[in-house]
Amino acid sequence: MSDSREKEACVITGVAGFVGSHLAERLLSLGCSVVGVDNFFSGRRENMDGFKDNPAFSFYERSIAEPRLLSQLNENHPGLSTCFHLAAIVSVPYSVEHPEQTMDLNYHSTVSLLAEAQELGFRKFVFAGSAAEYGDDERLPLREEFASEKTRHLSPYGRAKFLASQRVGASPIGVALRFFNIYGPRQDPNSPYSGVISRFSDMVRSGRPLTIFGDGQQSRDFVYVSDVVEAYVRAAGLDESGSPLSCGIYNIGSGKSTSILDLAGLIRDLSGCGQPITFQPERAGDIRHSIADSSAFFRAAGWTPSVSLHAGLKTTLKG
Ligand code: UD2
Repeated sequence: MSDSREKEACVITGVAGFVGSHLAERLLSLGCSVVGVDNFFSGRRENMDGFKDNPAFSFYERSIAEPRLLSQLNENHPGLSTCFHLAAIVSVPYSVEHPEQTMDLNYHSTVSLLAEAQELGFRKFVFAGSAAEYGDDERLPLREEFASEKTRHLSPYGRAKFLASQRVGASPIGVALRFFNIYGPRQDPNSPYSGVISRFSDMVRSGRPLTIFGDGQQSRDFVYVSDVVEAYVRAAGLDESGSPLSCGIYNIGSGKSTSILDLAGLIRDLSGCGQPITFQPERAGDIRHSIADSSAFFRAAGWTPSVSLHAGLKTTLKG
């Protein structure tokens, strides 16, 4: 590993979240130091169990809405150089009920953090965007330029993520990664809007029927959490090549489409469970199909997903 990576000092907002905690583990294993921030709005303390005692890790129970947050962290940890900004309101239905709070946190706080990072001389600011930025666009696979001012966003979550990605992608230090459906161990299954794979895994474990909303022919692009973490590492130029990535906005998905019915079948086969599949009414506001064209990130960073759905599901089901 190069010296520069050993010395890289990173901030992760949302470090106690599903993806944030996986990212922290990986950065620490690369020899980076990590300053993690979370206010446990949706993150969970136990997600940090694997690394909370690592001497290269420091944790702050703080909100990203606090003014001058990065400056204060930088006073305690001089030399911070990369910010991975994952903290956000992550629930789409919550965002519909709380549009102003969502705009404040997911957009305005992102813009403030980005400005502060630039002021402090950070090298990179990597932002967690979302497939929700494409609204109900039916031109598939989805390409980065399809999301625009004309997009009909289906939620304040999608709108705020879109506006924030635009600002981040236009900054000289910014990279916005638009993630499709991320899954893997530690994803919280406990709400009706939790990721479908975390819910199906939980249903299998507790012996309940797998519940499909609608006819199950709707499809998604599922990307495994370690591939997502690799995308973050490359976006920050912390991979083997260490080559700096152009700023901008990039899709991160597997490029493969899986129907929810096929997914349920695959999970049943892999787990060997005999649970029935039941059908419930379609979920309001659901999009029908979603699939990413991630070729721009492949060209820019050499990233391709390496974990098949089959392999990723096996690990997730064990978790
Ligand atoms: C994903 C994101 C969401 C937002 C959105 C933008 C996740 C967890 N959520 O929502 O944050 O970015 O994309 O488009 O990544 N389903 C079932 N049974 C269940 C649960 C879900 O049939 O028990 C269906 C659900 O109706 C949907 C599909 O599975 O058609 C995927 O649902 P999801 O909540 O995992 O993800 P999605 O794409 O709605």
